[in-house]
Amino acid sequence: MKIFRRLALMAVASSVLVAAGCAREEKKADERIVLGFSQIGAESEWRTANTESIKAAAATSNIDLRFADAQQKQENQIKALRSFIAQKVDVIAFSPVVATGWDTVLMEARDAGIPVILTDRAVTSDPSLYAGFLGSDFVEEGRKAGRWVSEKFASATQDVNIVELQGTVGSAPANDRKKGFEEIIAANPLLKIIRSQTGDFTRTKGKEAMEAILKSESRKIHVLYAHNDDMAIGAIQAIEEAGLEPGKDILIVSIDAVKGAFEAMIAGKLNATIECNPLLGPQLMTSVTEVVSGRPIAKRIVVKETMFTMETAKQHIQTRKY
Ligand code: GYE
Repeated sequence: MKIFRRLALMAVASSVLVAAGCAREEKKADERIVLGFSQIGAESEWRTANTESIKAAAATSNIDLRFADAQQKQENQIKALRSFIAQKVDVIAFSPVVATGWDTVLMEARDAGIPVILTDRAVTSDPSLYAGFLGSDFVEEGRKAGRWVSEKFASATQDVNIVELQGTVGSAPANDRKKGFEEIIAANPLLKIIRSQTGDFTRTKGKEAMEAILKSESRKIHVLYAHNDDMAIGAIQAIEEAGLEPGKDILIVSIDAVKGAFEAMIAGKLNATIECNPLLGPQLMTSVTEVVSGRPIAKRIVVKETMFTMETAKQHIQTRKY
């Protein structure tokens, strides 16, 4: 491993290392790989499953995981990344809360010769600043939700009023899920997003946002599109408290396909959920091992996903792992 590691470092940043006089200490073959991972937070069921997957996979892969929770704040993530650089970890991985603002810290990691792997969410930085990105195609997820709505209202003759609950402002999944959805519904001019507000991917804020919309909106709402299941579940409460029937008076489609969504579908309150797989741990540990061994990893590894509806929720819930 020592030799491969050396080669990898040389290929990536040897001149910088020499110039900076900070050549990394050699690692003994039997030493565990040290991985610094900066997680976004614990904002949703998806995130909890993602964290558990990463911790479990590290434990079974002989990887010494240093885990930091950023509580949904970019500044906390940047601090965590700098601390991993100072600790001279072997590899850094992180799930970036927002897409922009990472260039400086990524350059710092590069200059220290520490490879960085992105998981779950993308950044707008130059791809040369990271080894690879493992995550879902969020635009496609948005398209799937858009197709579901388009099919449901294919024979509509009047405006179909859609409320959108967006994820964290500036995050890759919020940007892309909006984009993919809008791209599909644009084909039918009757499908209209009449209100769009952020619920920051949490139940509490999803509920608050939906409450405010229901209070101030005089037009009939036909559809709720939530960028994740947790916000949809929060909104379902708000809809019930407003005396309406979620899943009937307002059709609801969201993204993630976590257990809570299956329960809501079985209860008839959520119509469909688009799968977004959080179980990235095993694949991440494989990539970490590859990178440390000096083998290049694919710049983009896309997770394969599907979708589920109320009609088949019961038959699938038993086999779901998150
Ligand atoms: O959909 C949401 C979570 O980045 C894919 O973040 C992830 C999203 C997921 O909080 O529930």
